[in-house]
Amino acid sequence: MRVVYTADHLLHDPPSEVTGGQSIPAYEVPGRAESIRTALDADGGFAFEGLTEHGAEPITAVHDARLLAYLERAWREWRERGTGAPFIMPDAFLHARLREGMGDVREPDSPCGQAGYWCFDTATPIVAGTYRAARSAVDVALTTADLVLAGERAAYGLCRPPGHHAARAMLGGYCYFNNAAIVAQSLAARAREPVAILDVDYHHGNGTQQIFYDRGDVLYCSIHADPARTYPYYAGHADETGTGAGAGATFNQPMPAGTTDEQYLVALDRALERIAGFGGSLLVVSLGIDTYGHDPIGDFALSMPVYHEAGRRVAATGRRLVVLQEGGYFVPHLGQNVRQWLRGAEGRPLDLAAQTVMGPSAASRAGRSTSRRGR
Ligand code: OKP
Ligand code: ZN
Repeated sequence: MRVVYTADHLLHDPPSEVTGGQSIPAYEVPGRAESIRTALDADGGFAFEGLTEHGAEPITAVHDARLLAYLERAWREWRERGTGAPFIMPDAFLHARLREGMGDVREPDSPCGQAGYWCFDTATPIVAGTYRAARSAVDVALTTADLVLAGERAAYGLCRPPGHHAARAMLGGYCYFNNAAIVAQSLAARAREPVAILDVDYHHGNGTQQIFYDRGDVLYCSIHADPARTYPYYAGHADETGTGAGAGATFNQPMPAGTTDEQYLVALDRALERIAGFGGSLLVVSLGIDTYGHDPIGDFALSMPVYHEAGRRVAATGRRLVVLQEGGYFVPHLGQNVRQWLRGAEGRPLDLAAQTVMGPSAASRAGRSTSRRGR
């Protein structure tokens, strides 16, 4: 399978995030993408290529042009006019209820005010290289889509930073531009056919859902942790099914803590059934691996082999696949999990032998979770 990768992601390396009132080391780190690159490279069955630039137009086709303009200038202004803080993070948010009954407010002039105007959480720092990395992640995604439009059955874009939390006019959740939504929009326009999105990240893709919520030509299906207990908290409930022309074109399956391989595959089959009933030949996959049993921020119990089976079932839809990386934070196994998914999608067998490269303790943990499930 062809894989699109750029080293530009290394430019986005924020030291920390604020989660649950605590300042902690960032989870969304460059080592994630390097874990994936290393595992796919060692496999020998993946051909790497660089990105081609696609410009700003595909971005502003789904995002507010002012969000793009903000990200382009934010670091420069923060450095020139800010306090010298090592990254941009809001200290106040433009919450809808703050201005209830008072109409819209204009974008503030101060760097902190702008940060809270454009960002919805405290987990999405902006550093010097963030804009370049985020623009390149979009180009990685669009280059992957180009490969599929040119005839590949499936291609994989190693996007970092991820994208599915970024809404039309908001960044957040480690996401700056919505790579998958930009690709889905571009595919719908270029192929002139409906496009389905399958989001299997542990977190609900609130941004992707919002961007297409009123669209009947883009189906959004997501399997994720119930927002009643998990970030992003305010979207992803089963009764969110779309509006207007998009009524029925959003399909959410919130899942309980401890979700097993078996429960997960039942939900996956439901999503694939929905996709089979929707027109078009293209499927964009938001591939998050934070559903893994060892993930530090997820609470599902998935094992490594189930990613292979998931990839196999998704490919069995017969659709052309544009697979884009989202989350996944257990770095030691991240690359192997992605590799198994992609091998499954290509019809190549599960290969757990390569786990030995991760060291004996990691391999035995993976082996235990495998045998526990009787595979
Ligand atoms: C990005 B992606 C949990 C806080 C969560 C942000 C998570 C963003 C996940 N206590 N903070 O969907 O993997
Ligand atoms: Zn996630």
